[in-house]
Amino acid sequence: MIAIPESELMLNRDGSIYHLNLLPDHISDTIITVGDPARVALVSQHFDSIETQIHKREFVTHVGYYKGKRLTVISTGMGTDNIDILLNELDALVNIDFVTRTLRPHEERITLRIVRVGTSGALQADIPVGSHLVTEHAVGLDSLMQFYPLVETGLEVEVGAGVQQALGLDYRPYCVRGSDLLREQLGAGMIPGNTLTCPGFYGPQGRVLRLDLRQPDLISRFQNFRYNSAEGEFRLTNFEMETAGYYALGRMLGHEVTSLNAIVVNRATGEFAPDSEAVVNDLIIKTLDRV
Ligand code: R1P
Repeated sequence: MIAIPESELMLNRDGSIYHLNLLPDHISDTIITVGDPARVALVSQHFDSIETQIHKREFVTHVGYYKGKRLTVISTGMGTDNIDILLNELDALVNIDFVTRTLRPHEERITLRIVRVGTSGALQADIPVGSHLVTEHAVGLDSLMQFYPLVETGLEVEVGAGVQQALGLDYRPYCVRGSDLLREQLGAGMIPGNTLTCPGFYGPQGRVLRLDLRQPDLISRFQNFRYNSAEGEFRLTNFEMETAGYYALGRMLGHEVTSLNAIVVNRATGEFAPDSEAVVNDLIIKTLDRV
């Protein structure tokens, strides 16, 4: 097998992976990810013990034990471009031999369990601020999948094409269903939803401060999108900035991924949760107890 060149698998002098700054031994198979670096300590404060704390750029990592289970919590910053780095480097840590720089054989490969614990805005009036939502399908408006051969199901292709038409886009957004296993394990009692991943917070989520939008009715186009299939009616329930990237890369690399969303704002009713921190903290505790 040909070794992966130093320019592709970039390692630091101590042998750690370039951006995450981690060595293969550092991480556990179950990983909780958060956008905000300050949220890492909000998760690890519940650990019985912390064995490793490492950071580089927006990637802050704490590894420790929660009720006897070894867990890793990592911050990612915002956007699917960071998720490209996160998923590729996490996968490399477990599935590439850093000494020989070769992919481990199939029977030795590890399936990571990756759980995003993030904030999100509701698109529909019936999804209250303060609720927790688990993402079934994610639809990516970002360009990450222009660069990977993601294989989508017939339904996913049709949903993506429908969103393209509804928004009048020049490209077809990608659509990916996350891990059913993890969603069932972690999302019990949460609102099941379909999450739109946007490549920005203001214009791409229909917010106007000073700049006008190319499509002034963008939010209602998101809200009114429907796709009917044998599985029932598909609508977009909420939006954020990472989930579709996680689901697509997770599928291609063979990892189980789910996205749990603390709904802190509702764009249909105009509400912003006064206690958004409590909504996030409750989601953290729920996640730790179920993971
Ligand atoms: C925007 O405020 C950020 O919050 C959401 C979005 O996806 C974006 O990253 O998630 P996090 O709270 O996990 O960062």
